[in-house]
Amino acid sequence: MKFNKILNLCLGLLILSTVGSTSYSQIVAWDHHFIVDSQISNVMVEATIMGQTDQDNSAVVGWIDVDLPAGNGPISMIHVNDLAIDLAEQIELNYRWVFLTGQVSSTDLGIDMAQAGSIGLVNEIGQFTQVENIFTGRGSMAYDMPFASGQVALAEMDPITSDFAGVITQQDTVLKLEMSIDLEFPLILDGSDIGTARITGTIIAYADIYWTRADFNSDNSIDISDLEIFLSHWLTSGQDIIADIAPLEPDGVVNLLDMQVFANSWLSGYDVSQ
Ligand SMILES: [Ca+2]
Ligand SMILES: [Ca+2]
Repeated sequence: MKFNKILNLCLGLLILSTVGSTSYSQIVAWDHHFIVDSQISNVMVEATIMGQTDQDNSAVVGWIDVDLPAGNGPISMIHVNDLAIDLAEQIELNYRWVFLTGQVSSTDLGIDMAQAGSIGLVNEIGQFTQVENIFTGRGSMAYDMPFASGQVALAEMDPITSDFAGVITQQDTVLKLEMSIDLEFPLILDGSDIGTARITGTIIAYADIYWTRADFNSDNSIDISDLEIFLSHWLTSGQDIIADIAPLEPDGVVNLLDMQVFANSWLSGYDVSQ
């Protein structure tokens, strides 16, 4: 490697890490892609139709994209910016009005975030609230009622504005996100309000903390050994380069974008002896 190449890189690292250690770290946020743990995440679907209520639950699968500030220390703020949650099972609801019966069954039900709410502040035990989120539904509900039968596509229903509460915690290099959702929407059939449907539940998802991407030698800290590896790949291009750590979907080149992630990861780590 040429001397001026190293000089440029070191200069860049110096600038970025200096900036990163001050107010910059309050602004820079990294996108974390959380995967829902379907073993322990589930929702309850409850629908009240003409005074009768039934409910059914389902495991959920999906992902949640979350911005967290760069840098070490406790997580002080959070922004859940997108999610897609799918019900893994069919929902079956049964109704009886004296001698009349009705059934509702779901196909491919899901929830998407159409618009993320405001940035939430995280307290010392990881709790936060994110308000004014807009959610849309996916999939369809087939109904067979004494008065009508047919199918409703959730995508055609009005979006729902809802707040949610969550808890974000870190164990070593793994982040755990626990989100409670409570979505209620009116059931409207041919312009008539026939009841309400509500989806409640707790979703638990996991992601690696962003700086693990810069831990090239997998020793749980970002230090001079990782810098040496980063330097050896500086300005190279190709597939599967270990130092190609930005953006989240690698772009096949190790440049300033990757350096920014590396610099913000610099000296991050956790003590395995703890
Ligand atoms: Ca390392
Ligand atoms: Ca890159």
